[in-house]
Amino acid sequence: MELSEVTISKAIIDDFSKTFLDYTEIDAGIVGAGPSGLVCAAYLARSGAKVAVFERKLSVGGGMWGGGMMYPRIVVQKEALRILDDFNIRYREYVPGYYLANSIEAVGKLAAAAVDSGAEIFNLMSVEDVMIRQDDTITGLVINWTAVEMAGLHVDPLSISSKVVIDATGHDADVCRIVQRKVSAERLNEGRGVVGEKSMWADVGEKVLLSTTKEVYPGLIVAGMAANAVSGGHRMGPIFGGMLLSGELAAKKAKEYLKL
Ligand code: 48F
Repeated sequence: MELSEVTISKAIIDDFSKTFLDYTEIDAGIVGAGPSGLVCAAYLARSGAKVAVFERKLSVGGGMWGGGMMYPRIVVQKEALRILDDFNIRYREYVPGYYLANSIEAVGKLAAAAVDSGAEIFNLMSVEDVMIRQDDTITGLVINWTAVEMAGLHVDPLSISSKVVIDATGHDADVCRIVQRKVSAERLNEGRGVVGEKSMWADVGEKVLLSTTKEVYPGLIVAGMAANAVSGGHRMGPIFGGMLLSGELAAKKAKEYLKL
């Protein structure tokens, strides 16, 4: 059989256009495909929610790929090992209480878990705004191709309706900053707005992450490093147990919000 370039092109355009169209109305829109976003996507999709992850970059995985200073290893604490087990990510005990995993294996398996659970990942798309309706609830995301953003092209975005939004954008807490800019700091994070992350302190940063992972505006849940950035928690470097647990907790809170 002679391969037809046009058939290859049709297959790609046809399938992606249909999927994209289908995902213009979703239950949960997760912004950022770092570790917290991928874990959140996997658990939320497992519970039957229609989940889309919008990722600005070509690759998923956020800051996990690079491990610590480009040494592709991550450290995970005991409390989060059950999540590594759940996604079949291998690890070994380094010294008591510190477990080592390969960051490349971890990203690959988290991404596979999210997709296998039924979440749809849209890479190369940036969230540049949100939709907020009468009762001040977030009702959707405004997206554009990252290439448009990078080239500074004057191209209008498209909008996605989403019953709940999860900001998993990492250190920038992009979605929360958008809400702060477009609404006001007083309405966000119990009147505190985006406080900004504190300097490196792994122990405290990791521990506080489960209290900073929460709904910070009606319809907006914050997860991962973005959660600490919003509430003034410490950064923690290449220890990832908190990111995984935060993603899991964000999924639980989103499920409650969606009444699933
Ligand atoms: O930064 P990132 O990995 O976030 P995370 O899940 O994990 C943080 C850790 O990697 C590390 C750490 C652990 O100690 O501190 O930093 O909290 O992933 C965030 C993803 O969001 C994407 C970004 O490209 C990255 O892949 N992102 C950021 N802003 C946007 C976005 C946006 N406006 N639209 C779409 N994607």
